[in-house]
Amino acid sequence: MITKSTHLIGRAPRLCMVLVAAGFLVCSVHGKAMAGEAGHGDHAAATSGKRTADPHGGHDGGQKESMLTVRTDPAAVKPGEPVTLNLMIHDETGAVIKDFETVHEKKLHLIIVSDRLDRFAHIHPEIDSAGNITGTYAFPTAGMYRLYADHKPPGGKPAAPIAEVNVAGTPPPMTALVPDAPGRVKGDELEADIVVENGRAGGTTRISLTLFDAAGRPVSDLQPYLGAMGHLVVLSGDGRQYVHSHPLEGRSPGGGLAFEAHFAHSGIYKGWAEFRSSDAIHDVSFVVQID
Ligand SMILES: [Cu+2]
Repeated sequence: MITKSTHLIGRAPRLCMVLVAAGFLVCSVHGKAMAGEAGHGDHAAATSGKRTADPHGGHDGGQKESMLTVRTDPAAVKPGEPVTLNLMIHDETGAVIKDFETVHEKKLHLIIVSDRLDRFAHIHPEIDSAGNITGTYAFPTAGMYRLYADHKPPGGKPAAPIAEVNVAGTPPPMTALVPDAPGRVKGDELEADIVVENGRAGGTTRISLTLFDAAGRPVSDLQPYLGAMGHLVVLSGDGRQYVHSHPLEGRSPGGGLAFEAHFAHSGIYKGWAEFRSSDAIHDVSFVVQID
């Protein structure tokens, strides 16, 4: 299945840019934890100058955004069968992006989520000198998936252009997204108490997670994972708005992690937080209403 995201251009990517840029504002107040990681000095420089201005102003000029294309091999994608993803990102002028800044230890973070937001994956494809991006993934279920190519061109703005892949067969039944945060949510092998501060569009929302193991004991052995103590991806219920963030500041006094996000629109969002503890990667997902 060859799918291009051209029909999304002008809608989702524009919003992505706003949200991703907002997410990366975290970097500029996070210098200690991110020190030594290539690219973050630029984030700080690029974002600090906008503090007093509308941080989204740069995206309101009707400018085009980057575009992601994907070709799968084999072309027909079946549930559970690994396929090669051949990806390419074109910039706003149509040129292939060949150089990427390293952000969180990788040049490209590929987030793969089913359109009903019930499946989530985060992989790191290979990139050659011609800008060919290659990864392998087995889509677990039938239905439409979105690929979010979270990247930053050198000297450019962070972006996450979207492409779609259709997986053959009948998708699983749709389940409504029901907000479960703030509150206690169950993840894989652990649970999280989630606190949401200022859950409103147009401002700064802080999402804090305190983690507990399966026995209910606080998780005390968080380890750095991809250059931070945790990562958070948030998508709007329709999958068209994307934010990738990381902890605001190390661990909070309560033993949890705080993330900051800027929501441009009200609505229901789903978040996936990823952590490393006891040398294993864990996910916690939650659904939150932004007013
Ligand atoms: Cu990644």
